[in-house]
This record gives sequence, C-alpha cells and structure tokens, in this order.
Amino acid sequence: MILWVNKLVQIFDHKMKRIYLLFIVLFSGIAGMLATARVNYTINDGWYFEKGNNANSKFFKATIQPWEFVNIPHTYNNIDGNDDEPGYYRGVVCYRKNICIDKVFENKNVYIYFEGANQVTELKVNGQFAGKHIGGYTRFCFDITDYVQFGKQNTFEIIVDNSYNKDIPPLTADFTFYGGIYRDVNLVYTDKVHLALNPYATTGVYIKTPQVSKEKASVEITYSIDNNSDRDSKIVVENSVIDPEGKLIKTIRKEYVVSKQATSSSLIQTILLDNPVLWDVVNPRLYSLYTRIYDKQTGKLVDEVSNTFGLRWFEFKRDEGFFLNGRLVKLHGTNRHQDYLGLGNALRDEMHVHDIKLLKEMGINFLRISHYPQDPTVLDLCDKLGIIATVEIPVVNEISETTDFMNNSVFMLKEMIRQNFNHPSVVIWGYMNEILLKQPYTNPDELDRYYKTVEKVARTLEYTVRTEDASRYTMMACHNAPDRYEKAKLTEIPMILGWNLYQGWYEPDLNKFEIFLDNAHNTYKDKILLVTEYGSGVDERLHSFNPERFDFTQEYGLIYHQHCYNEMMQRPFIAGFTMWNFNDFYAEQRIDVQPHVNNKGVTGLDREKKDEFLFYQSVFNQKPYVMIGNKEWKTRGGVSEIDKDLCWQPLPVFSNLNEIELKINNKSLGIKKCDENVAIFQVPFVPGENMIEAIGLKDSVVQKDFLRINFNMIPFDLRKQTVSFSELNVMLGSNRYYEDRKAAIIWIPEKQYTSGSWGFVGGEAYRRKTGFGSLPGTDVSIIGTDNDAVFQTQRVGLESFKADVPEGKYSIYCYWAEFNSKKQIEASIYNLGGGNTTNSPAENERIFNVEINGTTMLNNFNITNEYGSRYAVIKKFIVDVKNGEGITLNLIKIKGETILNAIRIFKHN
Ligand code: GCB
Ligand code: CA
Repeated sequence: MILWVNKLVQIFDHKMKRIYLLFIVLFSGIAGMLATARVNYTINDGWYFEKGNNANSKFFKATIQPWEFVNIPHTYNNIDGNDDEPGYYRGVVCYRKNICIDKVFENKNVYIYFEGANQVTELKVNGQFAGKHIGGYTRFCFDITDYVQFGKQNTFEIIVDNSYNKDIPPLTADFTFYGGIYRDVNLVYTDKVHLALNPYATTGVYIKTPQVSKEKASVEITYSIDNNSDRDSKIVVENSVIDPEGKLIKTIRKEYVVSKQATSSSLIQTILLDNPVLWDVVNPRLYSLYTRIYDKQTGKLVDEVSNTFGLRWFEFKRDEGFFLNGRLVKLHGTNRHQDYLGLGNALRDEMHVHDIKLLKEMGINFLRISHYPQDPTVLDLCDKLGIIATVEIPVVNEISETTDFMNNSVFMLKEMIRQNFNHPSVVIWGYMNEILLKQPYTNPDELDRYYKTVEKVARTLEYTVRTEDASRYTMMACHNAPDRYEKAKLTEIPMILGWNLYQGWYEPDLNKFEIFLDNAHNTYKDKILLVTEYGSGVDERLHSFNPERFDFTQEYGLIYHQHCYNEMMQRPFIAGFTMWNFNDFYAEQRIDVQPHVNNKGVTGLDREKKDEFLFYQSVFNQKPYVMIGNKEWKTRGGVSEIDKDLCWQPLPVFSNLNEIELKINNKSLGIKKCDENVAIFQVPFVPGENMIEAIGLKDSVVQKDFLRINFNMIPFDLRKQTVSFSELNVMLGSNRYYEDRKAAIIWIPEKQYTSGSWGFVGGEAYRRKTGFGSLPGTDVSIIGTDNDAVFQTQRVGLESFKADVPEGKYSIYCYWAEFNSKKQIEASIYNLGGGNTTNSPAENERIFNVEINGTTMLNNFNITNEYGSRYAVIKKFIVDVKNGEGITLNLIKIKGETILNAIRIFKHN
C-alpha cells in the first residue's frame, strides 16, 4: 500500500517556483556529498570450495582439508566436461568464506547479488538458511540484512547443485551444463528505503518508450520502492535524463509516502523529449536515466540507480523484413555460447566484452543470445555497439509434464524480461528451442498427450511475454520437422518462427536449404521468419582440397556458408539470420572430430578466426576488405611436383573488392575476380618461407594483406629430389590435411604408391554408412589421444604401405584404432536422422601380421583383444634401411580385413 500525495513539484506559480529552486540547491548539494547512496562491490575472491556438502556451518574452519581455494567466476566441470571419461560431475558443491560486514552499514539493507550460478543455489549465512534460487542463467539476490552481524566476520556458505532436475530447464541440450558460481557475486548495501531489487533482481526501474519518432519521444518510467524501515517515509523521487552527449536535459520529481515494511510498486512517471537522438545499429546513441530517492524532510539522497536506454522504434514486416527507425535493416549475425577453451563457462567480464567486440569486428548487427540469458556485459555491449539482440530461456529439446517445470519456466522468463527490460538492443524474447527434437513417447496416444502439454507450456510462456512486455516480439526456434510443430500447434503461437536448418550438414542436400525457406514462407502466412541457426562443423586444424560434407574441413565449411548466406540474402522475407555459431563450444556428450566440442563456430574455443569468419567479415563490412585466408594453418605442407621442388595448393583471399592480385615471393600470380567475396588462387609453394601478398584496388586506394607461410615440402620422389627426405605423415583413408599443433607436424592425405615415391597398395578407404549415404571416417571418440582426426580414418584391406626412402635409420610409427565395437553407440539426436546405420558388428574380428622389409614385427596382431575398440594404438618400429630397399610394410591377413589408420616415417640421420 502507498499513501502518496499526487503532488508533482512543477513550476505552476511563483511560490512553487521558489520551492523548486530550493529543491535544486538542497538536492544537488547533498547528492554531491553522498555520491554513494548505494554501495555495490564484488566478493569474488578467495572462496573455499568443496565437492559435496559437508556443511557444518557454524564451526567452519578454513584450514580443514580438502578445501580448495578458488576465485569466482568458477566452475567445477571445466576438466571433467572434456575428458575421455563419459559424463561430468553433476551434484552438490559448497563455497565458503568469512566476510566482514562493516559497522558503517549498520542501518543499511544488505543484499548478496548473483549474476548467475548453475543451477540451484542455496545460501546460509552464519548457519541460517538465507535464500534459495532455481535456474542457472538468470540473476538473483537475497536480502541478508537479518542474518548478518555488523562489524563482525560472517560465515557465508553457498551450496550449488547442478544435478539433473526434471523440473528445471534445460533438461537436455547440446551444451555442457557447467556447475558452480560462474558469474560475479556482489554485496549491495542500500538504505532501508530503496528502489526494489527483488523479487526479480533488477534495478527496480523499468523504462518504456511507447512513442518514438524523429520529432519526439515519450519515456515512461515505472519503478518500485521498498521501505524496510519501521516508519512510513515521505520521499521525493527524481528522474533525470542525460542525453547521449552527457548533458542533463530533463528532471522530474514526484512525492510519495511509502508505507513501512512494504513495497510500493508500479509507480510511474513520464518524460517527453523533443528531437530525440535515435539509437540505431549504425549510430547507437544511449541516454541515461538517474532515478533518485530523497528524504522529503532532510533532503538527503537515500538511493540512486542509473539505467541506460535508447530511443528507437522497430517493426518486422512479414514479406519485407525488419525496419529500425523506419529503415530496412537486414539482420545478419550469429548465435553465441558463453564458454571458452579450458575454462568452461567461468569467464571474466572482459572476455565477454572481447567476444562482442569481435562480433562487431566481424560486421554483424544481430545476436541471438542462445540458449539462455548470459552475462550482463553481453547486452550492455550490444547497446553500446549497436547490435540487435534476441534473448531466450533454456527451454530446449523437451519438457517435463510437471507443474513445477512450467512454473520454473515462467519464473525464468519473467526474470529474463525484467532484468533486461531497459536494453534498447533487445527486440525479441524467445522461450523455446527445438522443443520437439526429443520425442519421449513412441505410443501415439502418449505422444499426443505430450504434444498437448507442450502446447500448453508454449501458450503460457507466450502469454507471459505479452503481458510482461507488449513492446517486443516473441519467438520460438524450431528444427527441420515442421510437421511435428504443426501437429502440436506450436507454429501458430509465437510472432516469429525461427528455423534451425542443417541441410548440407546433417542432411545431405545443401540446396534443400532454400527450398525449405520458400516453403516456410508460403506455409506460415502470418508469421515472420528468421533463420535462427545454420552451420557446419569446422576444425581449424583440418583442410581438404576435395571437401565433402562431414569432413570438418575449413573448405567444406566455406562452401556451406557461402551457399546459405547467398540464399538468405536473396530473400527479403528472411528478416534476419544468425549462423550457428560464433564460437566453438563444449558439448560433453558430442563426439565429432574433436570429442566433447561442437565445432560449428566461425571462431575456435579460443576465438581463433576460421576462414568462415573472414568470409563473413568480407561480406558484412562496407569498407574495402582484403584478407588472405588459411591464416590459422600454421604448419602447412604438401607433396611436391614429380620433379620440382614446388607444390601447387589453392589459397583463398577474402575480399569485397572486384579483383585481387596475388604475389608469392614478389612474383605476381595474376589478377582474379572475386566470386562471392572469395578469390581462390593456385599457389606454387616452395620449401620453407613463402611471402604471400594480396592486393586489391578500390577507387585508387590500395588494400593489402600479407601472410608468411613456412611450407613443409614432402618430396614426391623420395630419392632424387634436392629437398632431402626428413619425414612423412600420412592419414590413410583420408583426403584431409591435419595439423598436429602440439608437435607442429602436418599430416597429409593418402595416395597410391608409385615407384620411387610412397603410398598404399590395395584396400579401400573406410566410410561409415548413415541414413543419408556414406561419410568419411568414423565419428566415434578415440580414447587416449588429442589427435582424433589422425585415427578416425583408415584403409581397410590394405596390403602394403611402401616408401622408397633413402638409406638410413628410421622410426616407423603405425597408428591404429579399431572402429568395430560390440557396443552400439547411441545415435546422436542432433544428427536429425543422418546417424550411422552401420556401427560395424562385432563378428568383424581381425587378426593380421605386420612385416617390415621381410621381418615379421607383429604376429597374430589382434587389436580388439589387446586394446578393445576405439582406442588409439601407436607402435613405433625402428628400422635400418639398407641396400636401396626402401620401406615396405606388409599387412598379412589371417582373419578379417587388415587395417591401418595412419603412418609416420621419420628419418633419424
Ligand atoms: C541445433 C541446436 C543447437 C545445436 C546445433 C548443432 O539445432 O539448437 O543447440 O548445438 O543444432 O550443432 O547441432
Ligand atoms: Ca567427462
């Protein structure tokens, strides 16, 4: 309840004017003195951490083992989420710390504020329960005033649990559910009377801009005030607007009496502005709003909160696209996950900042913050840099049919909306991703019931968004199974249908991508369409000059992205698109060429730029752009011409100019036209250093890029060439080049043996059969190696590997991994039906002998018996090559087919 006097202090008459002036003098003076009406700082450092919860709180002694000393942001799954052992710790942990709450805060309210902890958090202060929060991706705070002792050390214990919980989304998803307090944690001290932080951990101030045009804007400010004191308080609330130049342009005040021990909510003030400076993607100008509470009697500043906001208007038109401030803007961007190499999700603020800056550098204007709300810095940066954003709650893959699941989802949605309400960058709230990917029932009746529940959850979430925030759009992202979504009536519900499309990746035909787009546009007559995901797996270490689907090479990725990009740009009804993904990210259960990692990022786990990033940078940027590709290919090499120390390999140059000239070691290779922003040159690499120079011309301005490539020449003819033979690393059954970055060696594709050279004799490349044709190599994780790519292909039925090397002492390393397994591996649902059909049966037992230059090295070699399957086996044989015999490795079959996955030949002298 609030007893407020609706008495706006305005300049009505002379008397009021005097009072007004008095206010100004009084308030500005005191505000200057007490700039810190509210105190807020992090308490991230020096926590004792323990897995499990042996909390015996009161008598906690920091010295007791086995406590580990950690800093927040922290997760306990960064190691076990990426090891060979399936699964990762999902359970209870405890963080503890003694914190002194200073006596100066004696009359204040004390809050502990979490930016995020995954996924259930419980707080004890001095042994007493002080709060609990559900959900791993939203902010929350607890009022701990009644539990702390001022002027003393207080024991804080935070128990965090990331166990599977059927009532909390996400239940399953293609990313690792890192546990822990992985974002900042703060203490906040406020006056007893203050802008309300709870129930949703916000600033307590919500800024709406219901009318914005070039001429004027109305700014509607809604706020709630907590009075935790024992007396009703007479207050003045002041709202001041600072324009993008930093100038104070409007201040309004309103008086209230706020009742003791109560929250006064939905208080509103409106400010009208003339000639507003607009927020736009090209010129993102921000206003600030200071909301201050003064004590009416003393004039003392009691609380102050600032929020930034932007003035813009926007609209999606079904056939034409997205309009911002009346101007058509094709939304082009990416998705982003919040993790990083080796750190899991425990990133410092500056790393989030770096990511969004990098995105801007790539030239995007649209970010789908998937699949959950992220660190507050992310949207701050979107506001600041001019990036349109969509945010969503992690209701992914499937639901639980429980009331708690529904309630938790609704609560998360409200948290997300209220916490991010003031960001001008946000135009869409999302609430479901591929929700019908998992089909928990096979029985049609049960599935029907399940669909009805999903529909109910969707309608409830849709309703929640519309009542919380009618100014933005609602969205659901669906996968390529429209019939399911139609059956469950989901396609009717949101304003925007997002589609996650993988034609040309999980599904075979790249051209079906655009067919899908046209169909969707014709089918969903009243829906706005976005492509919320499209992507292909790319490992920075892999290249191929014969790229194909699922080889994880840079080259296939480029073909894929160029295709999708062009098709989307040609269709105005695709209002926007966000590629999957900005960064590679951890997905513990996923097995690709880099197990536990989803490598569809255009940057790596460490944000290394792949060629796909450079491609997009060239198309998204207006400024003249010239960039030589393959920058990440640090140890490059290839096989020489038959009688020359030269190796021809293609090299892409990315550019938005018409033509590019390329030079190698100062010799021009001519001029090439850019085809869809790429010019691919055939480059004659020489052994050792190659200085590459790309030159583009635009309006008589020369744009250049340089790349120094140290080329490892592998001679074709092993004895005659001037480049003396040193080593040879060949992946059998493979078309790919692979960089082993730790050893800085280059693995190259196989070739057939010819006299004087090297290569295989007999056999065929292993291909796995899937629902959509055969694919290169296996997709299982190989245990005991980081170089899975070297083991994931093989030649089956190989008779020999021969290399006509010069005389000398050699190490010959044979690499094996048995793909056949008794255990059928569960097909990944993300393969969308393109999973394996042959997980080769166990009866394919194989036994063979290994013989080098006539000597039997291994007799009755049985890999499965000795090592089991999917295990990396390397055997090194040391051999003296004499009498011009070269190397002949024979595999002599005894049972089943012989195999060899890779071979490394290293010359010692
Ligand atoms: C999807 C999911 C996303 C996955 C992605 C993939 O459709 O929404 O979470 O990571 O596909 O790479 O399969
Ligand atoms: Ca693991």
